[in-house]
Amino acid sequence: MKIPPTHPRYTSLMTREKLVRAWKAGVAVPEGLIAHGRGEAFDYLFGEETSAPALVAEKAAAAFLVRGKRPVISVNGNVAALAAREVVHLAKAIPAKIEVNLFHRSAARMNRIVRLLGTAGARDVLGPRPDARIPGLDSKRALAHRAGIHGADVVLVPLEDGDRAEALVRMGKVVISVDLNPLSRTTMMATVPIVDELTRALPTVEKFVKELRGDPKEVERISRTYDKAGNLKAVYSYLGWRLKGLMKTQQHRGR
Ligand code: PTJ
Repeated sequence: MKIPPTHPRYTSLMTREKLVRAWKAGVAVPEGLIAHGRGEAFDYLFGEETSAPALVAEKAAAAFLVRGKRPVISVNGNVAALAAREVVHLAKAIPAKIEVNLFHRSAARMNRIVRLLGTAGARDVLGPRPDARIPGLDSKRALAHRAGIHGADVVLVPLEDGDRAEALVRMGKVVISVDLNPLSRTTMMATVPIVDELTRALPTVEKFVKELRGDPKEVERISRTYDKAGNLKAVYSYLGWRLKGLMKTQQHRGR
């Protein structure tokens, strides 16, 4: 479908088209389209902008990634479809390994996603030949690489499901999530939940990584003082403020 660039929702419609094409190409799953719709709904409430509390979480995430000894970025179908380049740039900046981990896993889909990441510039992407399992998970999400997610100390998991986020935390890892749903189990379970849109969040984390790489004192300070509960409280309070503002606008219009 050709979307006119003058359409007021052009960017959002183009993103949807990207995902639909990725579904047709066997990269994203239909469930991924549903997940995207949920994300979009939350992004409306956030005004489709990165909130101040999300920025704080993104800086903390960068500090934990820079500090990590074995950081890994986990990629699924939606992430590959929407942000392959952003993932590769961030992985190079940290530097971190990339591992494809799929809920709806098949060998063909795994290979397509690895190829797509390769086209975006990634080398040595893990995922196709797992040699370990994440304890406590029955789904194919449990399959992992010892040299990747299984052995990682810090894992960035964009658009994750809550079960795996919880299982990774149980393994003692620092889990950084990117999920627009401020109430999801993933957001609740992660060590550093980023409540922001994927394609805004990843380049912002990359920018902070580049800032913090040469400043170990600041990295230590941020990772020591980051307060997850306080940050999530600020996210909810930001949402409340946005909704109150919208109510006021409507009251004025009603007069
Ligand atoms: O590729 P697979 O087989 O691994 O499957 C991937 C999906 C996304 C289908 C799978 O991980 C899944 O079912 O995820 P959930 O449990 O639906 O969670 C996805 C979360 O991501 C939801 O809470 C959405 O609000 C959120 N989300 C969706 N799109 C975005 C987003 N968050 C940030 N940015 C987005 N673009």
